[in-house]
Amino acid sequence: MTFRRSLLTACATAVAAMAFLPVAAQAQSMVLKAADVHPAGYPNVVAVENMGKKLDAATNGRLKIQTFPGGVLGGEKEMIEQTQFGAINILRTSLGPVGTVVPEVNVFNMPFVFRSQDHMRAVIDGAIGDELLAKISASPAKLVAIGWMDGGSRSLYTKKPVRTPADLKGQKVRMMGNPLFVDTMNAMGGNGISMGYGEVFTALQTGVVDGAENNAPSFFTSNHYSTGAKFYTQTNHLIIPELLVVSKVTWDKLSKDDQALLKKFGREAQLEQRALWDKSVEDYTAKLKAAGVEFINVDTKAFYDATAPVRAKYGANYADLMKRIEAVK
Ligand code: GTR
Repeated sequence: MTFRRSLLTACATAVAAMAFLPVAAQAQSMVLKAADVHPAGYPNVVAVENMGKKLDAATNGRLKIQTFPGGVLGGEKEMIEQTQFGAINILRTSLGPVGTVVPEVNVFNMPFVFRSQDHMRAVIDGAIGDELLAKISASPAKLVAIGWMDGGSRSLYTKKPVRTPADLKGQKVRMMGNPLFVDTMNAMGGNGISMGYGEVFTALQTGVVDGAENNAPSFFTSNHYSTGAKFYTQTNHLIIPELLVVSKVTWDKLSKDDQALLKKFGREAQLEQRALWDKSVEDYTAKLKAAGVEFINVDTKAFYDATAPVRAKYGANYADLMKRIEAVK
C-alpha cells in the first residue's frame, strides 16, 4: 500500500469511527430548561439559578440553565412526564409524585416515617440517601437523580380548626398526586382529594376542598392562607425530601465530563438550598402569623397512630429499609 493510500484508508477509518461515536462523546452546547412549581425567589428556584451560573462559567457558556418557575410548564405530574420525554431537561420536584413512577421512593413518602427534619436530613445525607438517588437513576423512569432538596415538614391547613383526627371528619383535604397521600388523609380522618398544586388556590376559594397541607414557605407563597384556610394544625405528618432530576434523554446526550459537572453543581445546589430553606421557614412562619394564620399545636400521636395502616401497606415490601431509616440517629 502506498503512503497516500494508507493515509486515505486511515482517514476513512477515522471518519467511519467518528460516525459511530455516541452523541455523548461530543461537547454539546445547550440551554437546559429547568422547571419548578414554585415562584422566582423561592429557595429551590434560587439554588437552581445559581447552579446555572456555575455551569455557564465552567463551560464558557456552552451549557446554560434557563429556569421556568411558577408552574408555567405544568403541574408536577405533567412536568415529571415532560422530563421523562426530555421536553424539560432539569426538574426540581417533590418526591411525592415521583413515587408513582419509582414506587420504591414511597418509603420516604410515608406519614411519620421520619422522626424530625433532622432525622430526614441525616438519612438523605447518608448512605440510604445515596442509594435512593442511584435507584431512581437506575429505574426505568428515565430520570437521573442528581441531588436532594429540603421540603420541610407538612402540616394541615383548614377553614375550621382541627385538633384531633375526629375534627377532620367530612373535610375534603387536597393532597399531592399519589394514592399514598389520599390514603394518608383518609387514615387521618378526612377525605383526601388529589390535585395539582396550581389548582389548589381556586379549589380552596370555591369550596371544592376545605383544606390542604404543606410547609410554611409553600403555604405562604401559594397564597392559600388568603382563602379562609387560616387554621394551621401542626401535624407535621409528612417530611418529604425534594429532588433534583435531569431527564435521561438529556443526560445521554452529555459527555461524561458534563454529566460530572451537573452532578457536582447539583450537590452544591442541595447545600445552598438547605441554608436558604431554614431562613425561609423562619421568614414565612412570621409572615403567616402576621397575616392572621392561627398555628395550632397538637399531640401528633393520635395522627401517628391513625396512619399506622398506611405505613404497613406501603412499607410492606421495604421492611429492611424502614428499619435502617429508623436506626439512623
Ligand atoms: C411543596 C413542594 C412542591 C409541591 C407542592 C405540592 O411543598 O415543594 O414541590 O409538591 O408542595 O403540594 O404540590
